[in-house]
Amino acid sequence: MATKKKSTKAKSKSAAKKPAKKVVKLAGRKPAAKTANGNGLPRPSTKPYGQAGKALEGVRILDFTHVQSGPTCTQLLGYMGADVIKVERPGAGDVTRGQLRDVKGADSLYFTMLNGNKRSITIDSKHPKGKEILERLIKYCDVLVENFAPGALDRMGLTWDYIHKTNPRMIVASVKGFGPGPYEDCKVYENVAQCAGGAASTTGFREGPPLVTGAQIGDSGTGLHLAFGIVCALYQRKRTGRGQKVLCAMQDGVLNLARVKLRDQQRLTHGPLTEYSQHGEGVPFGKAVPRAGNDSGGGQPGWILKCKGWETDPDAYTYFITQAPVWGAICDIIGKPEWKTDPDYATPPARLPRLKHIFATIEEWTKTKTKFEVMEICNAVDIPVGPILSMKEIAEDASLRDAGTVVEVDHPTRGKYLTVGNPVKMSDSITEVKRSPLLGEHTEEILRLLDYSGGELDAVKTSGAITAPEKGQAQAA
Ligand code: CAO
Repeated sequence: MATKKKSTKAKSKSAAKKPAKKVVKLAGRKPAAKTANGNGLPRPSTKPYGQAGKALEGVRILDFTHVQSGPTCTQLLGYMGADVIKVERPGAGDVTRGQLRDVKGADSLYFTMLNGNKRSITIDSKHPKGKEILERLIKYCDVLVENFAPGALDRMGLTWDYIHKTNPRMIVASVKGFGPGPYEDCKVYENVAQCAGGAASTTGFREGPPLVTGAQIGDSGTGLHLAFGIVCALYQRKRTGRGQKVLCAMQDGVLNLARVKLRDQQRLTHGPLTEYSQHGEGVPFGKAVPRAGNDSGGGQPGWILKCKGWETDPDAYTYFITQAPVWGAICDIIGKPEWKTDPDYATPPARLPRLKHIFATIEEWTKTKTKFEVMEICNAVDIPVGPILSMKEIAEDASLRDAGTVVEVDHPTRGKYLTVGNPVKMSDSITEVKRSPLLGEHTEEILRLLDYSGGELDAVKTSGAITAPEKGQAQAA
């Protein structure tokens, strides 16, 4: 798939669209395409694949998100072709613009890697003129996405009732820390969600404390869930003609990703979890699912093993799965052909109490090979293994670059940086990754789209609704 790798374009395609004349027309759409055979679908496009527009082309997102969870969602929608209009506080913007800064004066990678394929408009949502702009945006857009603290949107006056009355077709999508219940008013960050969603209690080694994982399953994971909800709501709207609320609680998102552990919790009431290495070691189970170190979460035992160079390279390891159908091949490779017929090793149940010893023996072999040699040798005979790749190796991986998964983009103030492209590859919707916008870069362009011009535009510019208070009223964003 020819995903474009390098794009330095500042403006999206939709940004270049001709401004519409009247606000009332802005929410309008092209008439439905002629249908064939009465099935409600247009005739199949005759354009070559990849040239019939993008999946979400024409969908307009009022992006009121900040930090990570919400921006992950809207960036994905942008990758799929939606026009994402990010609303930010004048003068400050998304708090992550300044967090973990590595280049003085430039937007942080925290921000740039989560806000590609978006336009930025600055609006003080509590200013009367700001509220007026937002009203036009609500009429203009299809989906409002937000991840403010509970109640913040209502405090801005943007209640569901108000939004629904202003644009009954609008979908209002939110990330919150918790769903309805005792914690619904709490503010939540990534690791809180990992802990409350059951992931931390089941991550780490049995003897150690709970661990959080580096993958942002609370923030980015919930953003992904929200994107799915939005696309479903857009699909349902085709039938109902109306919008709806879409809520993803981070606790729910994490639990959904940790569902195999809730599976194990229920299995535990019927006996020990035999595939957990603690069972083989004769350590009794408690009342809750324990931390299982590097045990595989499925029915095929696995562990992380040292590879050649482990003494000096912290990432010289491989994940090794002793999948039952390839047990014979494993025995041959590690020089233990007799284990193929030895009743203590020949069957999966016989191996369960000996896993520690088995993996120690396999490790004697993996220590003689690099993690990439292990990959090559084992995959040739279908043994599932995986090298532990460092972020350095991932950043430099040519195939990830070729696939458009790791993408280099150019930025006017920070220069070139790497970002993660669209992890979802589609044959008829090719992602073009664009750099993140500067704060308020598209303010005037979007105001014009909303039918602001002449004296009305000047009035907005001097009102203080789109500029930072300390800069005075004369300076436009
Ligand atoms: N103009 C004017 N005011 C604005 C504004 C704008 N453009 N954008 C935001 N604000 C205001 C909000 O209205 C809010 O004001 P009030 O508290 O007076 O109503 C204020 O900024 C702060 O918003 P917040 O409470 O959402 O931000 P926070 O930094 O205090 O909390 C977070 C951050 C993430 C903990 C909280 O937003 C939250 O719990 N969100 C839901 C869960 C979530 O997404 N967590 C993931 C975080 S990492 O991805």
